Amino acid sequence: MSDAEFVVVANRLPVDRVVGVDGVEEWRTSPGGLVAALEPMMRTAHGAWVGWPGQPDVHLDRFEINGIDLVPVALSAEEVADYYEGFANDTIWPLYHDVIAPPQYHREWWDAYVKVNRRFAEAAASVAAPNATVWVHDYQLQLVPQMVRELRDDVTIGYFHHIPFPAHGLYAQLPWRDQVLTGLLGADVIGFQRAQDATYFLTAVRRRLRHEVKGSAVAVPTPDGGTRTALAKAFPISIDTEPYLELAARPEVRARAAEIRASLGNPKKILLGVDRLDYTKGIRHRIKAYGELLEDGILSVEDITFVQVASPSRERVDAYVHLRDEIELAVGRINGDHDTMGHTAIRYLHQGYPREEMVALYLAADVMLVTALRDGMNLVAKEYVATRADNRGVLVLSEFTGAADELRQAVRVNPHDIAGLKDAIMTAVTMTPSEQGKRMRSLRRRVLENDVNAWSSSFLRALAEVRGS
Ligand code: GDG
Repeated sequence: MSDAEFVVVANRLPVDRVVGVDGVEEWRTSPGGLVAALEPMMRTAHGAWVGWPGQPDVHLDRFEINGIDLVPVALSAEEVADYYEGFANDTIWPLYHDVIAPPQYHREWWDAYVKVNRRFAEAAASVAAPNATVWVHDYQLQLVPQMVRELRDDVTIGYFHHIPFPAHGLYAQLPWRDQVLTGLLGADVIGFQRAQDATYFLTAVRRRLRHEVKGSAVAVPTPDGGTRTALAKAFPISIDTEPYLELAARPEVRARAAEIRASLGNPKKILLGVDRLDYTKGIRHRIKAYGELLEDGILSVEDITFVQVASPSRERVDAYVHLRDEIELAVGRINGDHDTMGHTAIRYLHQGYPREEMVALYLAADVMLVTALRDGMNLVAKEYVATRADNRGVLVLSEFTGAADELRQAVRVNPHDIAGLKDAIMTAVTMTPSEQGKRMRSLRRRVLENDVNAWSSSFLRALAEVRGS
């Protein structure tokens, strides 16, 4: 059935398998900004979503859930290890995040990446209606745009890159650097989080492939000897603000925030970090700066508590196993040195929580610490801001996040500079309510205006313009 006017291609389907108490399995949509932004378009334009169900060796037919047409792509256990945990998460992820961890280059991982990308491209090509729009997402699928184009030259192809694109000096390490650029250039519009990412990509295209680049337009050679235009531009992603505003206003969520504060001993200030446990997020740097402030006697556990939610992530990749050990050692040391019977320095939670609980935590926190060493955007920063309807609270934000381009009224920080990070924490902890209000109002204006719907509309508008021309 090739009938979908709008096809989304992403590594994961927007559903999770849940097994009920009776042992019966069912699929439930996983809440997320991307799904929320694309759902209206999926319904009106007869959309389909191509992706992996999230478990190895699960072979499913196309099915529908809550009006979303799902096209599952099966992966074997070996493909999950080589394509997903290997090439995507242990080669591309560290390379594109400024080699914070050393990227691993293995030819068999690359072979699996090519093979799996082809499977996604074939699935997309087989469900797309004539002249459909195909929107490919993220670094796991960089070869899919060109592969779809080779199969279906009638469709319009968009690609959005959720993570950073590295400077050429780093990108050039990739043994398959030319193939990846060619893969991405199969798209008509290639979207990045920051203008800087688009610039790095265009530099790589000029230097490696020698294509002509004018502004954001690349002249891509076509098989007939001519050229076509591919556009590479920034489209900063955002959150679906609606559920955050709604949850933050709910009495039971507000009561839960007060309960969290009380259970921590009603400290004067609560600092909060919320991240997937990932080496890009700067969790260690944040903990070190906070530990030194306690050590220096500038902060005391009687007055302050730091809550760090580190949700489990990529637990089969070595770098993540080591990171967890390092963080837990650091947390244990600091708590051992500074805790009292009634107060804890760091409340560390290696757990995932429902969204209601996340919002209660955002409401309970006086200071939100986002200290990523490199981050495509960082949605946590935007979520915190969205929930602060009383215009109180302070966002400490790393300049190495995409969000820093937009959220200019945050307390900006270079997380590599531990002294600077300590100063930023103290600026946040001691900020007057009127200064907090001034900054938070401006931050909220930005997040509420540029939400995920504005993001998807502007990307799809750019795609439609290319198509029109
Ligand atoms: C990639 C890019 C870019 C986290 N723990 C829990 C939980 N979360 C939610 C947060 C937030 C999301 O996960 C994380 O999004 P981020 O943007 O912060 O980071 P990545 O996961 O690395 O995302 C990033 C993003 O793609 C979008 O383009 O911004 O730069 O790296 O929404 O709230 N949610 C719940 N429980 C948890 O324990 N419910």
